[in-house]
Amino acid sequence: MPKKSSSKGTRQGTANERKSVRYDDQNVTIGTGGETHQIADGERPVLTTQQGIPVSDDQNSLKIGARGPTALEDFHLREKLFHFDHERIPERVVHARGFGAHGYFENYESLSDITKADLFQRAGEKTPLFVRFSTVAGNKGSPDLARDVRGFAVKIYTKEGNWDIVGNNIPVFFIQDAIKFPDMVHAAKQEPDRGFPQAQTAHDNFWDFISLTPESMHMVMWIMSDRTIPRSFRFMEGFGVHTFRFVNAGGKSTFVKFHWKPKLGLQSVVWNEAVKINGADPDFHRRDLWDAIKAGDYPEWELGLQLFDEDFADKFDFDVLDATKIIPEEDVPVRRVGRLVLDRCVDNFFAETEQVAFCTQNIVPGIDFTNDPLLQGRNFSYLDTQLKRLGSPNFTHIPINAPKCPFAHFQQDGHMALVNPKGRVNYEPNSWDGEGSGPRESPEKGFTSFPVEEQEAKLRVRSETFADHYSQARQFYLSQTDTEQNHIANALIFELSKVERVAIRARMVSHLLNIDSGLAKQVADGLGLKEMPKPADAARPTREDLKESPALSILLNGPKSFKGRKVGALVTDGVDIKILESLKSALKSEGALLEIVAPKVGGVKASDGSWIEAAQKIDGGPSVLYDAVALLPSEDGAKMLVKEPAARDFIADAFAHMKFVGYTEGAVSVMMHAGVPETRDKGFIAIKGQDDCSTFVAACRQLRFWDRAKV
Ligand code: HDE
Repeated sequence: MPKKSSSKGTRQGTANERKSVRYDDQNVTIGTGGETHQIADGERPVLTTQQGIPVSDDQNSLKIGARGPTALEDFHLREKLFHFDHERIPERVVHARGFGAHGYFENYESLSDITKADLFQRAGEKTPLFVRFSTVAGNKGSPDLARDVRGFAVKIYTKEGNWDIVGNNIPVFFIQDAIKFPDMVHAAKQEPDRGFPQAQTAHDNFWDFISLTPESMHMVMWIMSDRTIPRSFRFMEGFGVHTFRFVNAGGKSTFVKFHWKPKLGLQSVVWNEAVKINGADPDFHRRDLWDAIKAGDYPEWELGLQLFDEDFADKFDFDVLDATKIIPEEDVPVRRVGRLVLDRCVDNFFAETEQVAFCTQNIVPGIDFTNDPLLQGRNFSYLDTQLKRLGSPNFTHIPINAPKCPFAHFQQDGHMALVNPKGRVNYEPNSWDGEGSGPRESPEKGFTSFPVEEQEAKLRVRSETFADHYSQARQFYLSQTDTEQNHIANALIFELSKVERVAIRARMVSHLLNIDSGLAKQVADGLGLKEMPKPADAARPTREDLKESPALSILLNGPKSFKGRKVGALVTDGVDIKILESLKSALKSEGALLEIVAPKVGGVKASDGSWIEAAQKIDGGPSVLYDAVALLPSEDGAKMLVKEPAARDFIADAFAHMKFVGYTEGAVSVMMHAGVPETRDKGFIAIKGQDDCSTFVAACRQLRFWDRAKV
């Protein structure tokens, strides 16, 4: 029998935790306090609608009788759903997945001899900035450890306006001309009919496009290297990619390439680890940055400049306007002129990280563009995409995008105009006097373009000076250590093995033949190609005389200490407290962290009866999340771990990923069950007493025991 509708009912599900938001002129203030602050009932603000109307019940909608229809009149319900339905804005077409933080740039020295840019004038001056790191191909919810280029976009709020260096963690790009960008991105992202694969270039469309685009070959070497699987945003380089100009007060121009050099050295993970991290912690990179900043361990990069003049540009083997080329650091050294420090997490992800709008056009007096055809296309594209994404030309009114210096103009109105001029005048020139008459242009202070002389025929062509596609690809490959060269070959084999059409695989190998025949052979073998293809037709033969550039290797530029890294300690009841304490203090003096992994997250009882809390239960804290591991179970605890698959995987993975392993005697039986050979290599460090902890931490500075892979 259906129940009869009645007006009887109770006010169910009323929450006693209430928070509210107050609009104070243009500043939004969150009304109630944090998690630990106790608020007396009388003090707690009343929940309201967006119009400020107090809400009596936020748990139940307005109904005709307790079981009857919902009334359309329920303006609170309708407003709440309306707002929720509009919470999303279009995600970025590329670089959708990102993570940002605030910080500052500090100048080491005055650069007034080379640029009049205000932020570079005074040694020691700090300028606020915001950085957003990102992956390129994946959607907003894709995992952090996708094999992909990382965006490294910096917005510097200078006293003469916002300067954006919208760079990547790789100094070259796939294409030379902006007109190819939509094709390149279409090919890299999900295939349009099926909507997959997500955040992966390991599919036919990508490699089809690439294998038909020889100019991408240098970039292919970089993306197949470990640069695309960084261990942390903190341990990767950044690059402005294009050649820009500095202009000094005397009007003299110097070409410049921008570099960001991480203070903690370079570090990447291995591919098998990346695949597993994506499952264990898809937010690995964002969590890492968030945790480091919250712990006061502020990541730093140094700004490096490669400075050169027209003479060098004319003599250089390649075109400085070609974004598929680098200038080796050995040819033009990188001059370190300041540091970027990230010292504050965002308060709100959407307001800051999602709404930040970078634009290569945002440039300040003293800095200028060059004719790099990729840069020229970008200068148009970014403003256009912001309008689509943020929905109004007033996106500069959003605090994260607004300049922090005074600004004044006559642009007005439009959607969501938050900063509105007062007074009668909204044009210039005007003949009004005094306050309401508005700003005026300033030939002295205003931005002026460097007066390059241009006079040539209008043509749809690519410069002949852009035609060498293989020489620097070869130089990059040969500059890598053996281990890194192997990783490049394995990455190519992995990606091309996911490509269904054999012709595409073969076409890629035909390009590799122009880079290095050994690499081509290794990849062809790995793919099981029946026949070696002919080398691809090359517009220019590959040069074999380019010197190796050690600056291009990650392993040759690793950290000198274990600072900023993390050890996962697998413990059980009965863990030797003295060893645990010494390991903790050895890591602390190194500037590294220890995280306890235990059978239960509640923790374990140590040898002295004290209670040790765990950060992770074993299956939630696999060894892929750590830079090195310490196996510290008691003899009894080890008997239990032997039966635990997650514990065996913890050890087997650390072994397979060439990590340093510190172990106490109790761990030996579990290691054997995890497949670690009885004769252990030098990456295994026995911890018998407290002193061995420092030996273990010292070994960890090498990050990986690569020799294990050679066995
Ligand atoms: Fe971008 N790129 N890009 N790009 N790019 C965007 O702007 C574009 C290129 C880079 O964290 C978009 O706001 C074109 C090179 C970063 O918000 C879009 C071309 C480099 C970010 C766009 C390029 C980059 C973007 C998408 C070829 C390295 C993320 C959303 C001419 C130097 C910024 C957005 C952030 C984002 C266009 C090539 C770096 C569509 C047309 C080369 C780090 O405007």
